[in-house]
Amino acid sequence: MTETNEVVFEGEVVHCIGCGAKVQTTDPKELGYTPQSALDKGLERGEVYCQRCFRLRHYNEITPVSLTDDDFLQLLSQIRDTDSLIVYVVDIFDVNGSLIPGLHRFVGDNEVLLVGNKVDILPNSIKYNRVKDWLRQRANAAGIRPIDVELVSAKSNQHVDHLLEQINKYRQGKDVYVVGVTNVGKSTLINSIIKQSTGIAELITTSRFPGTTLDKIEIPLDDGQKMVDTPGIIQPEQMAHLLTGKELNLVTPSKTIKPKTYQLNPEQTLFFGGVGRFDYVAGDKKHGFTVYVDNNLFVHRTKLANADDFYAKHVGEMLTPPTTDNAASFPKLVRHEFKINQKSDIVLEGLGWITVPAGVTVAGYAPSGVAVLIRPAML
Ligand SMILES: Nc1nc2c(ncn2[C@@H]2O[C@H](COP(=O)(O)OP(=O)(O)OP(=O)(O)O)[C@@H](O)[C@H]2O)c(=O)[nH]1
Ligand SMILES: [Mg+2]
Repeated sequence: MTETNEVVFEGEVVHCIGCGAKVQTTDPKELGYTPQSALDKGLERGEVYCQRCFRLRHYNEITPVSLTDDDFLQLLSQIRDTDSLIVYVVDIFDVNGSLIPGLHRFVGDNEVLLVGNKVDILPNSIKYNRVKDWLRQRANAAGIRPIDVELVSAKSNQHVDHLLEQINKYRQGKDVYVVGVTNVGKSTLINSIIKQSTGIAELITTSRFPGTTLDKIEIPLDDGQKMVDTPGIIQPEQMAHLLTGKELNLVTPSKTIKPKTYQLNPEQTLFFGGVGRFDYVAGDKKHGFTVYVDNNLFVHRTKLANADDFYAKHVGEMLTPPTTDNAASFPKLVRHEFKINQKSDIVLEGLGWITVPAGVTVAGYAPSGVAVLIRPAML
């Protein structure tokens, strides 16, 4: 977009308060498009939302626009040059998918406070300190050295007040940048903070679609400093990109997960709809395998020997998502085998995980391109 398209009001370039994009009234296909009448009304109210945000907020409809990698890197490199506290948000349900390799390169010498969001999804029985330690270890293994770790639920407002205290303690009068990959809940978290301090609800646009926030959004803090929301890095290999909005709803937990333990004999298979699969390949005896996926995702147990045929026959029908329409073009499930020597989680990224005991051989499957990995058990 050319600079001449910018809208200037009272000496300042106007940005959409929902997604951060610079507002323009000329090109409906570009970021920040706002019909003139909506712009006029918005300026009167002191809050302009672009057309894309309007549709997302009122109809849950996404208008595809995207940032280029260049825009993105430019934004991040600005953070390196600031003197600020970095609040790095990860999705506790998809920790691996939330890790940003080389985070410290992007944020320079600034201190990083690590926040595991969406704890409302984890079973109520979790021990906070154990999960915090576990999260810190996962971060350290990825070369990230946070000054502290917090667990919150931005959506259901759990521990957000404590996080705010910690932010104020660590920022020491500096600005705060909230960073993280797309969809981890950065904007939801900032909304929750805004709601606590001003009573204004859902100021920033949030959605289940990746790539909601498009530019920096600066929120003033009491002491004249600011808290800045940023667009999340989009990882092309996320499960979210293979599924339609409806299908995504069927695999993304929005409520507390009820873990289910399956007593499996060797050579038994579990299907997770048609998007994931787990085989108990070999072991000495029957064992319990605990599954952490969306409560509504259909889990089907079958014999390993028949599993390939079963999948070919039922994908898109009984094994859904993918839906019938999407099944033909859905990527093949790829197999990853693991020999387990300590209690571990087999993670099907974006879908959940299966906790497996030591001493067995198992295999996890996810659509081609989506990661399957092993980690020390979280719970
Ligand atoms: N269960 C649960 N869902 C959450 C929580 N926080 C955010 N979400 C959901 O996660 C999705 C993404 O939230 P956003 O706040 O838009 O994520 P973001 O990190 O700002 O994403 P980008 O702007 O694309 O970088 C939405 O569907 C939110 O409702 C939480 O604490 N618990
Ligand atoms: Mg956002």
